[in-house]
Amino acid sequence: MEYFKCPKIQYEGPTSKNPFSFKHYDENALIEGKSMKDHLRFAAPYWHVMRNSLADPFGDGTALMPWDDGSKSIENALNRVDVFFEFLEKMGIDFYCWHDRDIAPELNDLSASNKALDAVVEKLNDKQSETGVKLLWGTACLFSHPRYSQGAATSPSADVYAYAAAQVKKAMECTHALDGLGYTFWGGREGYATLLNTNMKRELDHLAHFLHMAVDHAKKIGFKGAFYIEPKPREPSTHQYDSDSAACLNFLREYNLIDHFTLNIETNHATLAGHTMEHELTVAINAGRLGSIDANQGDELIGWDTDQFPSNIYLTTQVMMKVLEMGGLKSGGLNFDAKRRRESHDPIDLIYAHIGGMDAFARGLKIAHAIREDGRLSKFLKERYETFDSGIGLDVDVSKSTFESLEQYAIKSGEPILASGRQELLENLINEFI
Ligand code: XUL
Ligand code: CO
Repeated sequence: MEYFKCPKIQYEGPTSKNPFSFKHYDENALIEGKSMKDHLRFAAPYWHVMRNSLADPFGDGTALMPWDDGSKSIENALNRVDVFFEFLEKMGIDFYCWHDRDIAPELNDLSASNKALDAVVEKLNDKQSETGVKLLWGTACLFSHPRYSQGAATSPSADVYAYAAAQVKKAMECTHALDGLGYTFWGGREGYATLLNTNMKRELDHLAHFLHMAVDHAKKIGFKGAFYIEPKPREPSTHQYDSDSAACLNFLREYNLIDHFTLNIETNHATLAGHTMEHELTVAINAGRLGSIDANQGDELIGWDTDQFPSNIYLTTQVMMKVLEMGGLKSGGLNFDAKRRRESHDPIDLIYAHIGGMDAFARGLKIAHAIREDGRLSKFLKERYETFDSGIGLDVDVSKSTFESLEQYAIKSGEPILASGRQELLENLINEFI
């Protein structure tokens, strides 16, 4: 059965009017010596593509999924795998991501759920070998089931904590069985609603031990993939512990986990945290800790995690400037953690949505490269700090100065003359390329 009524999407260039074509994403085109495909490493999330019914807090799902019988049967789960791979093949997307409960149903007990997972993983393995598609990362859903309503690795209940550990153990093993390149922790319920009932210190200690157990288990089973933590400030928890890049890095350092984890940064999470994506990426990169990206965007008018497809070229340009600056993503990729609007209910809307996201990023990549090649922006940035390249500034740069030496210098030199920051000039410069 063919469910996506379109040909395989091909690059036709910016003048094409064919909605089933890429205008900018030319997978083999070389930029800075690397193909667009290798720069962008696009991934599709199983949860949005196959499982998101497009329900919202005010209404039921609208998505038409003619392949899905709505049951929790393993057969239904196995059928979805074929549809998902039809989608990946048509899009030319080489990576994907999942939660355990997206790919297989949660059944009456853990052993039954694990058996269902094994059946689907076996099929995913076959499909991967057939197509060359790779698993970018796997994860366990530790936030949907009511047992996790008060947290998973930060639950006040040791029984829930144990259940969560068992679930992560299995999800890691499935990721490993599929040669997954990474494993993600997003702590949807790892936070609190009120401190009246919360021992924050105890919960954080438990979370750290949980992550150490994951690191130990990876060693035990020979899983060499990357571990990612995905920051988000709120929703569903009022206060989430992994609220932004800085909070995650602090937590990882405090609990001696920093060598084992990098961050998976998501645009809509950055903006919910009151930051720009550029800020969050920069904080992670400065610490050498940017691992992967959940590529989406939020709605400026709605204060939720609306998980929209990235269409903003300024945004994709900023992201790709950061990615190029750090020398490219290694094990990570650009995972479209994005869903269609509730009104876009047809299967074919999934195709349009991903074409848009991929083209927006391809354009961002081309523009970022052009800005780098032009060199004026980096020259300005370098020159802005040139007083630190010699003399008293260099002493500061190499931590040689003291308060006394700086005081002497300040008394001798008088009132500093400050150069303009030229924000508007630089904004004009960026717009030359967009
Ligand atoms: C939730 C979110 C998740 C994670 C994986 O906001 O982004 O889908 O990416 O659990
Ligand atoms: Co995400």
